[in-house]
Amino acid sequence: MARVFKLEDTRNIGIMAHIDAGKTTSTERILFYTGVTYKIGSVDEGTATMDWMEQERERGITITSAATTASWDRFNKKYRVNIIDTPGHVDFTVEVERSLRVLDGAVCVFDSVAGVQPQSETVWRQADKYRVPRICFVNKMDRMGADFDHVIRTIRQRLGAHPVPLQFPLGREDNFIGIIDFLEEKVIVWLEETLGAKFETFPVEKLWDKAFVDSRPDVAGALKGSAIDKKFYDDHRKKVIEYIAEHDDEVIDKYLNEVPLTVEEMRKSIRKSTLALKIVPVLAGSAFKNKGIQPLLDAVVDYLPSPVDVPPVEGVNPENDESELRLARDDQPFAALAFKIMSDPFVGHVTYIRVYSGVLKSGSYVLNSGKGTRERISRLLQMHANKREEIDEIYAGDICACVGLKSVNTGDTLCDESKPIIPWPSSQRRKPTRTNWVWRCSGWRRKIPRSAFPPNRTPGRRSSPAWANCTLKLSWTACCANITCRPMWDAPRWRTAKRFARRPPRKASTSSRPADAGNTDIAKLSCIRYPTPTMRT
Ligand SMILES: Nc1nc2c(ncn2[C@@H]2O[C@H](COP(=O)(O)OP(=O)(O)OP(=O)(O)O)[C@@H](O)[C@H]2O)c(=O)[nH]1
Ligand SMILES: [Mg+2]
Repeated sequence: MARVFKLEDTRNIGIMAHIDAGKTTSTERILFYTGVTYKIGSVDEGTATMDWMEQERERGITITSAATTASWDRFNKKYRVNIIDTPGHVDFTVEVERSLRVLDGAVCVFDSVAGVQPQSETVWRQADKYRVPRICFVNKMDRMGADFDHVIRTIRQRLGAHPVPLQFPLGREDNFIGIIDFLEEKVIVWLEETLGAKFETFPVEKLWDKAFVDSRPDVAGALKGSAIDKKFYDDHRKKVIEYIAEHDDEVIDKYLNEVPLTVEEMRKSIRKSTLALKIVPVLAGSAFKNKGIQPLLDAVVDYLPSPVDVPPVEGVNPENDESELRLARDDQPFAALAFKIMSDPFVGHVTYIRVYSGVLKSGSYVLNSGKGTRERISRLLQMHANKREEIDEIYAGDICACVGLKSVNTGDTLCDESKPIIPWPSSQRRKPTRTNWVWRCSGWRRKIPRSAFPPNRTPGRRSSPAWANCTLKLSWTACCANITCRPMWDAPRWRTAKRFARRPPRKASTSSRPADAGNTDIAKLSCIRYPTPTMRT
């Protein structure tokens, strides 16, 4: 089957933020408005599609990042949007980090009352590290104490970013009914009875027309609530245009000569500056009250990069140690990164991959270039949270899940057997040794990304056991829920130095260290022995 969406019409985005900012609620609305779901899922009622794990539904929080796919119409053209909803809790930061590694763009959600919160700062820095262009969504504009300007200020002060508000909320708290679009100079008011699926638009001039405002009590209340008048609007719009022009040499001359910029020019300029990480467009809304999601999707298409807008992956050919590039194109040799492994009670281990170049067909063989092992892709799945749709092939720039991979770990590179490439650290090139007990039992250790264990090579320095125990426990809980066996023991614990020292030294030939045993912390972890799990009755 040929490719349905062009590479330029694909967006791989992550939704990231502090805990409870409304990431999952926003994603649920996206799924509803794009027609993926016919009913809006609710985090509070435990019916969210993206929070599918039992523990997530019980607690109302996201634990593991979930991927889904939607399509969105923009200017009569269909775009494919692959979305990863990430967790906001600090204990699951590694989930965000490994998702960011494979994403092209991100939407940062902020609580309109709290502004930038500690975890939003952490994920922002992670996105900086991977140079991921972002847009911001100021959510919860319906909450008591909502303050759009405060959020903009905190983005500027705490994150050191250059936020450009492309909208201004029309009303706040109970009066929040829609937004004013600075670029198109229009007002969007959502119709509550349609659950936000429909909205009315009118030119911003109408807001200064007394007869119109008198005939619309909702608009009058909103204007009063957010204290907007013509002067306020004109000043704000001028500043926004000045800010856009300031960051783009191509339009600055035009702006300085007082030639008005067209909407198309402004959009192009915002896209350019966003991709160059110079500015972050800011939008407003309330996911819970079904407002502001459609313009957010438009902004994802307009301002976030497609796979062809990000630099190609660079790596080394292990056969001749020469540097090679893999362009985001279907006619290039296949190269992908495994970024997440999940246990599924029906299909076993499912490995999420991001394809950077080439095409992968179900039933084909690939090379795990870090380990030198050959792997068969028995099935390819398009994931919608925990729902699977079988597909025959996957193209460059897409995200999917594979079944049948045996020795692939989080962070491994998969590539064409005849054109191997190793894009990530050379430590991956070590030959695998005998797999250990824990590994064979349930594969739970494979799900913990390497970044969860910071290297501890400095003599006399060790990672915090409390921190490590926390990560292990969470991963263990999630794993036990998926492998349908009830553990007869507590979550594994980090070995203390003393207990470890008591163990007799192992013979080198019978070592059970995993392939990535260069990390001493992981090596210690693999020495823990566990009783055999009993099957749940
Ligand atoms: N008032 C109001 N509440 C909201 C809004 N969006 C989300 N909420 C509520 O905020 C709470 C958290 O929402 P989630 O969508 O789970 O937040 P999250 O960012 O996914 O949280 P984690 O994944 O656990 O980090 C829920 O009770 C939502 O109903 C909003 O726009 N307005
Ligand atoms: Mg969530």
